[in-house]
Amino acid sequence: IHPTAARRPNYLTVQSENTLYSDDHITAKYVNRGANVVVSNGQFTVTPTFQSFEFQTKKSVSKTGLMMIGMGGNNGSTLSATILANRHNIVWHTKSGVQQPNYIGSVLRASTVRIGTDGVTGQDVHVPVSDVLPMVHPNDLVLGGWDISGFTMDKAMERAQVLDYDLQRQVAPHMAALGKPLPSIYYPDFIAANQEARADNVIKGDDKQAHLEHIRADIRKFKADNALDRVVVFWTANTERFSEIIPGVNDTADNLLVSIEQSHSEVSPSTLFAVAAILEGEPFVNGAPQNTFVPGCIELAERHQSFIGGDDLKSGQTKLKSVLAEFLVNAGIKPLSIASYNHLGNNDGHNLSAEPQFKSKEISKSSVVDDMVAANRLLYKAPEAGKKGKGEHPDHIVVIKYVPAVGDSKRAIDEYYSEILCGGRSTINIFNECEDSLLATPLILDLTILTELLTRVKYRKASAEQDKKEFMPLYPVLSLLSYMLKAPLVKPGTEVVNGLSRQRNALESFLKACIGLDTNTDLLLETRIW
Ligand code: NAI
Ligand code: DG6
Repeated sequence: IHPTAARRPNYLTVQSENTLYSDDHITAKYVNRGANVVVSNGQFTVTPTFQSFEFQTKKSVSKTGLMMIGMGGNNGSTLSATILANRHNIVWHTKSGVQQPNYIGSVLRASTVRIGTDGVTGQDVHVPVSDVLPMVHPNDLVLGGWDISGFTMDKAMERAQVLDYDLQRQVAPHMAALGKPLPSIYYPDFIAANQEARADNVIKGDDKQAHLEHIRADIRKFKADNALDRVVVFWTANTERFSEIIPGVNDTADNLLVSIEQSHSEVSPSTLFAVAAILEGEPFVNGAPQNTFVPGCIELAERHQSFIGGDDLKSGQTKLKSVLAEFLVNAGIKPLSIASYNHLGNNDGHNLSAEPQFKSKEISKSSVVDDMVAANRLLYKAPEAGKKGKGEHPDHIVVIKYVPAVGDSKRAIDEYYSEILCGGRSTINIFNECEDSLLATPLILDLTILTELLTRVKYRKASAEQDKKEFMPLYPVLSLLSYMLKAPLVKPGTEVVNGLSRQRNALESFLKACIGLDTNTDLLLETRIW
């Protein structure tokens, strides 16, 4: 199945008494199996647990708009041009020949899920992930957004220097038709000083409450003008510095709202955008590393039952790390140090050359091995009893340098230095050329489309027929988006999963649960017995 493939309006159907297709919904029964563990004197006692659920998915996909903050940047312009090239079926010439537009790199559009075995041949059957449930097609996303830079979108694409010239040439009129991004909120303190020259398209004044109202009105207008059912608001603007978490300022929803009224200096532009989306009841996804979701913002999302997801797109170096670290630790090999360097020459790299913005990125890039290490106490000592902290941990450093010449083609160099049998050492060196915006664009699409889907899924715990409870929306923090994110935001108090295969498994299993199919299994029992 080629990812460019023509429209495939159909999704698969499951024939089972557990799965019901009505005109409006797909309703599926699902048993969530787990295990309860009691540890006593080093002895584990495990009791299997079962909880029955029903999932209800609205069949009709929303007419969806994607409003990007940072629309005129490398990601925003590459994503817009890619969608337009696909929508208008623009083919272009490269030095290797004719190139078709596609969505390679998108889990939803370019990867498949094993759905079962062919009843006749016994062979595995794989379907595109996008065929499991009704999902928005990326070509149908209505594009809009904001940027502090007033370049029109065709000029923004040219400035980004990401796409082949012949594609740029042909898609330029369509990009020009998108016009100029909406003026945005600019608080110079939050992004690098070297971005100031770009900021010629900003909302006037310094009244944060007025800024919030302005953004809310922009979202409402975009939705009404385009007759949309849903708008996903997506931060793909410059990385900001972390906001300080200050009791009384941003620690609760009420305090955050008062701080906005009072134009408190620690309320960042990204938090204002998130609050605007939450109050409008539209989902907000943070594709950058800063702590947009201060505790007050998460509480506000809970209060309004508005969906949020983040943080920071996991596109190249970190994605590979979330595979390699998992592989090493699961193989019983003990990474002693992971040293990660990268250099890049795009505007993101320029912004990250300032210390506070680098710090935000360093934090999101560093957390990615924590859960894998903590899961293997045979290799890594736990923190001492009564002491907080991670316990034993590999040395892990992250270095980012700005090298303008390489542009958007980030180069990442990683050394994994590990302990192997009887004091031996193993070193793996990786040189990874990460075409930054070409890897990031499909992630933004996947995040947007999954987010829209998750707004249509409701659940209830199974109960007796006579006292069936109402279906409820999912919890507002969409941790199912973790696969695409470096530092996944999860429900407070629950564990973060960073390993890529676990993240993928969770996503696939959830999609399957929504159609009443069992969780992924590679048990393949039929192949192991007579
Ligand atoms: P970019 O620098 O090319 O684009 C960012 C855009 O945001 C610029 O056009 C800038 O004018 C605009 N901007 C800055 N502050 C703004 C504000 N307050 N409101 C509206 N617009 C604002 O960066 P790029 O490469 O597009 O990356 C975007 C973000 O995504 C960065 O934070 C980056 O760290 C993050 N990211 C990028 C990845 C990639 O592979 N390209 C992967 C992971 C994260
Ligand atoms: C420097 O690392 C620039 C960053 O914005 C990255 O390009 C981006 O976060 C993607 O990171 P990674 O580690 O997934 O390649």
